[in-house]
Amino acid sequence: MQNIRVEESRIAQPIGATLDRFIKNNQDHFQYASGELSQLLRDIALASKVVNREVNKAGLIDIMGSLGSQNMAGDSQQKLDVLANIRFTRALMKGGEACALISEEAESYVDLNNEGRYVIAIDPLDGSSNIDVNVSIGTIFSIYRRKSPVGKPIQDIDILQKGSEQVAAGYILYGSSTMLVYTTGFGVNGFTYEPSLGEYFLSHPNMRMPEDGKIYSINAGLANSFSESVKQYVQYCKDQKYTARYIGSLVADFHRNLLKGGIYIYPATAKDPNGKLRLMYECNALAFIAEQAGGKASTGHERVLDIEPRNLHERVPFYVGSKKMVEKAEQL
Ligand code: FBP
Repeated sequence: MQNIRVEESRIAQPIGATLDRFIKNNQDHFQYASGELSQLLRDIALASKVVNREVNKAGLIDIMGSLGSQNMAGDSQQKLDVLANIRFTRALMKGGEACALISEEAESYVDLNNEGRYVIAIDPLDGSSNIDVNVSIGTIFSIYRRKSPVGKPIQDIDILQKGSEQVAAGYILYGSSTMLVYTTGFGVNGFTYEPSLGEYFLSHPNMRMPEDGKIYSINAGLANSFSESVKQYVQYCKDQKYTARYIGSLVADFHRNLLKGGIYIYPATAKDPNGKLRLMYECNALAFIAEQAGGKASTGHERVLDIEPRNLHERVPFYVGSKKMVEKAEQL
């Protein structure tokens, strides 16, 4: 029997570390390392596995379509929106590490009534208008440390924190494969979900966003209501023979640009003078990841992570992607 050096054997393709092991191995990076943030990331990962299962069989069970209700932004709530919100809220409640939850699906924050030290902002299912047409969708999350003493009532200082105060952020992409990508301020790592093992495995270590790119993502259908500077930038992209790619699902468009280089823009428009996307649970997390991967995130005028939030559901214009491309868009 030929001795095979197990660790070098190519017969059994080596797979990456599990998310659990990676979190454990990298826990000491984190200044408040006491296992709570690690447990919180695990709770979010667990809920995402349940949501992934529901999303994957959406066509087979009565979970497609609208619930007939609207969220506080007036968007029609998809059944899966509400389901995902329930799954993440339950997982965070049971986990006990989060004391408050800000969600796109809830008007005010949810007080989770526990001794948790963290505040979560989440878009449980982003791009939900794509669910029924089987296009990739995502979950976006931001994690902050509470500022008021544990055990005391939650205060605005706990809830309305700048993006630069995030201690962790990430997204789950429910696409051709399901991936969880996150940062705790020490680089960005991506994990691919292996459903038959029920585990996330490290597949994209230390992700870096190319400094420049040739892909631009913007809803050209809104061009008539773009400002002159946005029209100029779109024309510049065309003159440069860049490729236009717009899935209309933020997490999917962001993820592609993170891997290949590119820029995603949801600008201010006549209809949405502050843009469409929400600062607290869509933009801050992706801005943190973009910066940690060497990219940039701006409103066109200021760094997204420096914005002092005024309310839970405020919208901001969003320019995110390769550093040189965002800088060019800002210049114009
Ligand atoms: P939801 O959070 O309500 O899904 O809205 C966000 C979003 O769907 C993003 O995922 C996407 O990039 C954008 O809105 C698409 O908006 P539009 O259809 O106006 O281009």
